[in-house]
Amino acid sequence: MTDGLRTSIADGVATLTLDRPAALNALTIGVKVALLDALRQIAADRSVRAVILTGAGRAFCAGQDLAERRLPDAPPLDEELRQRYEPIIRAMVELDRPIIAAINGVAAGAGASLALACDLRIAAESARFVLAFSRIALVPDSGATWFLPRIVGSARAAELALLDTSLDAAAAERIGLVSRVVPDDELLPTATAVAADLVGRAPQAIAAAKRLLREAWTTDLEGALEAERQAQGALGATLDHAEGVAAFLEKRPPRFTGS
Ligand code: T3D
Repeated sequence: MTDGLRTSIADGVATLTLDRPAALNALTIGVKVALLDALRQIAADRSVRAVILTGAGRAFCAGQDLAERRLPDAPPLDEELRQRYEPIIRAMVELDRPIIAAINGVAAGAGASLALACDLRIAAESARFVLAFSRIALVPDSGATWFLPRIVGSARAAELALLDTSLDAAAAERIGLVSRVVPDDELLPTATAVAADLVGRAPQAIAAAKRLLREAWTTDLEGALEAERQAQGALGATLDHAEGVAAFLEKRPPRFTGS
């Protein structure tokens, strides 16, 4: 436990729990520092094959802690974004293992941005999304203007960003903002099962798929075909590929080693 963030690692899965429930897990400088530090430690720990990001209590994350923002020594917003929010978003996207957002309650402001930066989003029935930026006269940040139209399309993104529409979990699933909605008490078991599934897969292939899916957002078809070909060339030479093919032909589960 470090300053509003709990980290646990078990069976190849790191679970990061934002843990300031009284403030709906709003992000203080301490939480942001701890989150970036945890992501960097995970990046260096090859035993971790999947990450779950979730929140304690009734919220996923209410974004920037607005009480801290009013302190006299609060840094200017652009400086805070540069120093603390953007490195977190980059660390999430660049991590060569998948991150699952287990969205247990409201995700607002930069809390929604954190969910958007994850590779998979699973919501509890009581989850909801609200960008909340425009009601405090700000623009969506921490990557939200980049992720949102790519995930839900520009029309939905404009509704969410300009009108600050609040989405419940069912609506979020309808527009593709989350891929599954489960009863509240099944959220962590479901996220853990999805993470365990990922842990059993070939890590190099999962890392390459994560990277290619992200790169596809900024490349053309020729670029995507080329990137796929290069990745496939490298993956085709791995022992894990040989093991996957052998396991299929021998009608047994594969045992991937990451080599
Ligand atoms: O550095 C920078 O500022 C740049 C980066 C900016 C990134 C951002 O994230 S800007 C957006 C910041 N977030 C918000 O504006 C959201 C503020 N919160 C809300 O709009 C609502 O709380 C929610 C829609 C998230 C949930 O509403 P509700 O009715 O379920 O809960 P509530 O009663 O409003 O909140 C419960 C408690 O959490 C309450 O404290 P209290 O009265 O019980 O002592 C409330 O003050 C606290 N809380 C909620 N959000 C924040 C917060 N405290 C500090 N900061 C918050 N963001």
